[in-house]
Amino acid sequence: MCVLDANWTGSHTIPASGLYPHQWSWDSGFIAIGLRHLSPERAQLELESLLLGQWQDGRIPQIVYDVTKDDEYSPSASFWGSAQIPGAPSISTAGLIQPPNHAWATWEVHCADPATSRARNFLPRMYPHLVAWHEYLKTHRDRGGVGLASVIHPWESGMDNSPLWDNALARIPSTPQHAIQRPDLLHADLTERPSEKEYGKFFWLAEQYRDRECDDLRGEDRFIMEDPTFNALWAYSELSLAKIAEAIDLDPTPHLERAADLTTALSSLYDEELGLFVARDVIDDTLVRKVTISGLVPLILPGLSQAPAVLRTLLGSRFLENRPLMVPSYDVTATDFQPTQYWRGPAWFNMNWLLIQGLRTHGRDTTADELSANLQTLALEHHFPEYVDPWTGAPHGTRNFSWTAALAVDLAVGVTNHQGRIS
Ligand code: 2M8
Repeated sequence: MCVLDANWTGSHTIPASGLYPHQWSWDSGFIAIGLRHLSPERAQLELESLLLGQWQDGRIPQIVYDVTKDDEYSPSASFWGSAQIPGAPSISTAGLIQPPNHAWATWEVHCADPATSRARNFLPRMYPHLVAWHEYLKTHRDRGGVGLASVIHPWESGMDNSPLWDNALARIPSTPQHAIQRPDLLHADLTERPSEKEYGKFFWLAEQYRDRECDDLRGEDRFIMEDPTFNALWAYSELSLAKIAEAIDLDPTPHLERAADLTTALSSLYDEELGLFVARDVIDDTLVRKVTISGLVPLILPGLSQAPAVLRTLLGSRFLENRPLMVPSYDVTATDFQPTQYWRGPAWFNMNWLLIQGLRTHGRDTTADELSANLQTLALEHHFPEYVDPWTGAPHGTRNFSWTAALAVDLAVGVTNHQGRIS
């Protein structure tokens, strides 16, 4: 697969050349899931190299930097100066995090080639790091006290300018201390990227966190949100950790218990009237009653009591009823739905891949098959775009985007080992 080969650096895969020249955390999880079909060993390396950036407190950082490309992306490695921060690794990383899909990816990569995995001692080496990562979420990020992890920056959600963050961001100044560089605009149009004002707020928040040495237990965050996708991935990854534990003769029970606790805790984000999960603003303890794709992703969890209603929402007028080609990132009936603006309407391949897994988990194979076919066609037709207009399929963002290619491969191979089930 040319895209994944071209974006491979020898130790990891960059999301896309130009726009994203470093290693991104949840991108690597999705990339490894596809890469396992092409080269299980490279998929293992992908995850192992990400973990070289793990901090002493267990966090897996949002970005592991390639310092030879420091002026090509902002915020840069020099912005974070992580080497000066106690507990950070010797290589340069961001201080923030991204959604925890890594244990899920680790298990899938192992299953693709158990012999190579065993020969390389892959699972026993990965397990303690993944446990430490999940412990970080529990001990440092349960800001709301209900057992869910909070994100303290929109970048941590992976859905940077989702409408879910608008109200919380309204409280944040858009005037960071340093002038903002926008190398991203050399590779993507401003109309498809977060605005200057949003970037001001993103940088302001990142500076605040960096200036307190990314110490979660010191200082006050001005943005604290519980997000459904982030927590659903954590719960699912606990199920994967249980499988990993079992495979290396350890007790899976704590992971199964935590997955169950997280699934229960997610109920606090469920909005019965809207029929899906929403985000909670932990600072003013309010639910953000907006209908976004993030609120559908808990469908990946088996035994989700709200699944029938969430499936109705997915198939209903706000998402699939009028037959878009892929599931849009935002309610198509919302007055501010924008089919081509980043996380405010376009269809994303990773989110659709997650929903395909969720549909299969809850017995909706026909819809899953249709989405899977459309996802593969659009990926191939348009040179693996970052995202597409859900109605026309027109490509947007960057091209030759790694997770688009990897997840299209995964669906094409059609053997996604979904919690032990070969579909
Ligand atoms: C996008 O986010 C980065 C910041 O992390 C950016 O906009 O510069 C998001 O789509 C995120 O989910 C993704 O991990 C990252 C790299 O592909 O790009």
